[in-house]
Amino acid sequence: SSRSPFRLPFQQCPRQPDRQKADNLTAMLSDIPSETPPNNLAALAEDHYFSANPPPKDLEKHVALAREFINYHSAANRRLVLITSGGTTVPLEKQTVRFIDNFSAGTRGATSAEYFLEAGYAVLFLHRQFSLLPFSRHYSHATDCFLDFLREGPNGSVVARDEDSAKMLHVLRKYRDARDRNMLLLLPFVSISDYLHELRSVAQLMRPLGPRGLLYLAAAVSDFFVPPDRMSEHKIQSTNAADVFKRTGDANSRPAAEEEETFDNFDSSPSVPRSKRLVIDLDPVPKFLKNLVEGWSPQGMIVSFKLETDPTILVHKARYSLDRYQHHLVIGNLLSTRKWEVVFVSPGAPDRWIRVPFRKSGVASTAPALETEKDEPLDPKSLPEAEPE
Ligand code: PAZ
Repeated sequence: SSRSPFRLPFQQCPRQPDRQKADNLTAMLSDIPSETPPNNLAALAEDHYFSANPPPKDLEKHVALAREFINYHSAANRRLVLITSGGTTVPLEKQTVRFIDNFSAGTRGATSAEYFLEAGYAVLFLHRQFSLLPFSRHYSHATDCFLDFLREGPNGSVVARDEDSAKMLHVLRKYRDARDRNMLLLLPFVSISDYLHELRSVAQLMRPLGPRGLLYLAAAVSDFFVPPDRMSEHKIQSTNAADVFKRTGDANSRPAAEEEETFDNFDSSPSVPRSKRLVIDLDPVPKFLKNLVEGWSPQGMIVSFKLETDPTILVHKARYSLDRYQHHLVIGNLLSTRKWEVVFVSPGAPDRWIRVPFRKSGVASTAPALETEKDEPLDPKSLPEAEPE
């Protein structure tokens, strides 16, 4: 029987130029002497990834904006932070209808941006399109809709409600100040490959800043992706109807019963025929933190975040990342407690837990001041339930 169109993007794609490139790389790698320094391998992996995965269509425009922004602040001898924020997507189709997403609302990144601005940094905010932004985050949340803060004023005007106007004015002034002094540049990304192309370009532009450049990597970055050579061009189909039509040219043809009911040996629970399932085969996204630290921005100060759900591995994973990539700080957080506590893991220093007191819903939504605690982690079970997102 004919195969389901489900499989096409992952198992039946004709050999494409990208695939050829991958094969060439495999052949090249097998010729590489085993004593090849790890740096050269990292450079090869980088070349391969960035040539096989096309850049976002706005990359050139974004690079021009970033260059101008960085040069402007460099000339003023100002410190500059690149904040990455929000989750990256993994498209399943080139003309993307379906994608896998990564958890992150952008709260950490958008809130941190306000604090960095307050501390005098210029902020380049590389964020997932439509995730939370500095300042507007106070009024774009589902529970903080900006319309709820407004009322009708005299002569058909719209004004802030009296009880909200002091806080709104405060946020508005900070926002205007950042905008008028050209202190904040917003650059959006969507997919994992958009993100990596943008990150690499901006990090390289930041090189002349030396240690005045800080990279604060709070985005939630996909670990697995569909390489372009295995990606379907069109929307993945959920029936064989399009296949049958293409084969017969007859819009009224129906798939034969056996085409719809294909069970095979791969099925561990054959209650649903394999032809009706979507089997997704993902490759690991190469780890580019080493390339970032050693090549893209070798003098920059680099802070990465580590998100886990299992409290028993968080510090271990954060320490592992720090040792492996030799950067300045890993901030670890757990999904369930990320709004109250984080752990700072840095070279040659004990782990340092930082926590904030719990705030009830409805209390001012500006970020609370941090309270530093001694080196003892909170027991997540002792924490109150997370507030709704
Ligand atoms: O954006 P948000 O406030 O909802 O979540 C922030 C976070 C948990 C994504 C961030 O703190 C983080 O840990 N980023 C790194 C995620 C990762 O390990 O890839």
